Amino acid sequence: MKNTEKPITVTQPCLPPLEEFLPYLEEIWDNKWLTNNGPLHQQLEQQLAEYLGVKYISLFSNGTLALISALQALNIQGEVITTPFSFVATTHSLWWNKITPVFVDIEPEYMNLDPAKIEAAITAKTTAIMPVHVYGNPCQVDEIQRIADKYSLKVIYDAAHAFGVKKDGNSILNFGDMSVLSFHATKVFSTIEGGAIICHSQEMKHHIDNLKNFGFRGETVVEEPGINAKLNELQAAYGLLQLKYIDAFIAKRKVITENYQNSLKNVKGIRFISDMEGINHGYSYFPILIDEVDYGLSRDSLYERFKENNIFPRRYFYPLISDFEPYRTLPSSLSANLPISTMIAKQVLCLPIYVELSDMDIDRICSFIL
Ligand code: T4K
Repeated sequence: MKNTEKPITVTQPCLPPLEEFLPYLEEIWDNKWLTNNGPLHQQLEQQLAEYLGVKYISLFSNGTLALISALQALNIQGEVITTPFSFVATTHSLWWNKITPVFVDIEPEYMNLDPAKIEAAITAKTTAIMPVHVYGNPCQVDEIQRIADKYSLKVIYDAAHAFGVKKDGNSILNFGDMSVLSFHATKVFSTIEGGAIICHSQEMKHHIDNLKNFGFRGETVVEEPGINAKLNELQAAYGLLQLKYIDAFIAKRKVITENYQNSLKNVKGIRFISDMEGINHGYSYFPILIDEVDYGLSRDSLYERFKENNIFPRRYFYPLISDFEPYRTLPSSLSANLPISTMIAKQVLCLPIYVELSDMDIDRICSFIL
């Protein structure tokens, strides 16, 4: 019999009240400034810098173009060490810059790039490391920086999941040479589509701002082959409104996370990531790991069971990026090189998490696991 209960998807955007959006629309309609570093765009950059605790932020039309542009801004070439356990855009950004990705395995606890395995992958062609704070859990930033300094490598963090994350009170976005955020509709903070680069000098911000505007410096000078990756005023308005609610959003996601943790803590064969000490989390995802032998059911069987019951968790990040067609023939893509990533990709399931997910929804979800 077909399940008629309402579908629960892995995530759902939390839209601000429509009546609060209308005055922004009126403002935009009045001043007829729609894009190209408009007033709302400037406000959003300023407010985000304050909220996140970063100095220089440059908004982008999406996270992927921000990643591509960050690599351009730092003139990264040759080989870049990165993780296969991420959304495919991380590696695509390297490909679009004609950079060879070199996949290094992850560590099993937080599923981030394993610093202990980075040095063995460095060659004369290596110019940078691109780790991902996967699910918003910070990478081992000090250890990664130590290695980068030793070999004079740049570090660009894909921080698409790490909005609002702090380590000992300091934004995680302040580590490395640059960090990149995604503001996609499925993210904790959203501008519908959108993203940003966080950098550490005014000069670099100017450079990035020019890059995303065709490379123009002023009206008549084009200094480099830039791209069009600008965020428009309607999206900036949406972002300004989102920012008014962001603390409440994150607080709600924390409650959902704790509910899941309490419900699932005694289930044999199910593991989840506990909060890290000294970290303010953004609670962007709630991944669980299913040990088929101990749990008695495979991850894929559980996934199918959910789908039959109108619940749609996602297997982020399966398949590994290194298993996708464009990358599978790279020497570093061999599964023997990536044993932990290969194992985790078979076990992981991201449970639904979004602001309007109710306690009843969580009970319904957990009832299919318990
Ligand atoms: N780096 C990392 C580590 C990333 O995770 C991402 C993006 C990027 C870089 C690139 O950033 P962007 O260029 O995207 O800014 C989604 C997102 O599209 C993607 O942004 C995200 N990572 C990735 C992890 O997830 P899909 O293909 O799984 O999305 P989709 O359309 O299947 O949506 C998932 C669920 O969300 C749907 O089942 C229902 C719900 N949904 C989605 C949308 C778009 C809604 O309820 N409303 C909506 O408008 O990739």
